[in-house]
Amino acid sequence: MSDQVLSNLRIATMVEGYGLIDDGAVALSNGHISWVGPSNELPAEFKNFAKTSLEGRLMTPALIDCHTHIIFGGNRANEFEMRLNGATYEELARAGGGIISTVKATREASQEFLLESALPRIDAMIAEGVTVIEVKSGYGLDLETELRMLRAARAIAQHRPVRITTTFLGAHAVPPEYKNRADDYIDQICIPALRAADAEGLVDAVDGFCENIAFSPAQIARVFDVAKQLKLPVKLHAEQLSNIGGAKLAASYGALSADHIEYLDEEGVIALAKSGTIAAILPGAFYTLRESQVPPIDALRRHNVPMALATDCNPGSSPMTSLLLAMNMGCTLFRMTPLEALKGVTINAAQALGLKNCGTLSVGNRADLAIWNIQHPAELAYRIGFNPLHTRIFGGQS
Ligand code: DI6
Ligand code: FE
Repeated sequence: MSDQVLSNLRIATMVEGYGLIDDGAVALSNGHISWVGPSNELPAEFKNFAKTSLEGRLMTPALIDCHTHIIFGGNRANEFEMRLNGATYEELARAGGGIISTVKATREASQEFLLESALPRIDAMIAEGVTVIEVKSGYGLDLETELRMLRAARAIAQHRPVRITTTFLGAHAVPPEYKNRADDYIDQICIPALRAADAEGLVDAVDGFCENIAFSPAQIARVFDVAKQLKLPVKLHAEQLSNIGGAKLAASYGALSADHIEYLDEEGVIALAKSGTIAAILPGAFYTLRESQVPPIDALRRHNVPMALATDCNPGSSPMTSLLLAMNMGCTLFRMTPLEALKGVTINAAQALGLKNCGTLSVGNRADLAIWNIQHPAELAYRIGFNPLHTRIFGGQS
């Protein structure tokens, strides 16, 4: 659809808090927002646009899921069952289960299978008004499979109306063939795969898993040095299960985001504040792993570190495709406010991906919009298992 005006809306622009406009309208042209404001101030130049009344519904920016591992082979329902029979996540990981079992299944999967099996998960996100999804590699851990995952991720946008950003996560786990040789894995596989993926235009950002069961800060730093050479932004899984200084390392590289951060201390929070790094909060993994350590939300607030919220959609620690549920969990489990939750999946999620033209309803931004059958934006985080989406608009198209 081309030029149009949507009116009779309650609009949460997400510019300064909710940025609520009670009787609002937006004008869209060429897939972008050309005007937004109170209906009675609509400029004359938009009055001949096709006009649709939304009958008092709420409009927000479309949602952004800034952290997923949505491409993978197999699933881990069996490990879910084992955990419920007493095994811990770390024990499963050390016994070749966990991430490594998904690596085996992913290596066996074709690019077509990886794409096709991800599409139902993508569709679940789209049905909740999501228009941007970050997708990580990291279940290949060899050059060919890492590239195949990223190609499958890129292909999603040819099959669905959604914008995909790709993140190279070669430093996710040490594969069995490099057991106890993490440094060799970084030099011989991870870094060459990063260079190859970048040469193919498959990488928008570089990530790592900085944890005792994965990679040390020094090992991650070697990957980040290559990212820097390639002019790629970085982000990091940090302080999820323990505090080994991942967030501080990420901050020293000017990372876009530090993700999970349940075990982050105040010093780490200050480091994020100084570097302008977003704190990406992932309550789905906390919930699934029945963690008890909550991320330092108060300290993040005190030091003005913007918080993003994401599903962390993956087959092990967060088999979740609902960003609305992530919002609810962020509020109920971590005491985030409904406003913080909505900022976390709009304006701050855009920043966690380094995207400048989405996440708020502002003139010049992409016309990525969600229209909801609700009255107030707090209802998005308040409900559990209820999807009030009325219409999703992607680049001006519904
Ligand atoms: N942290 C996580 O929560 C996911 N990856 C990571 O580094 C878990 C991935 C998995 O268990 O498959
Ligand atoms: Fe993750």
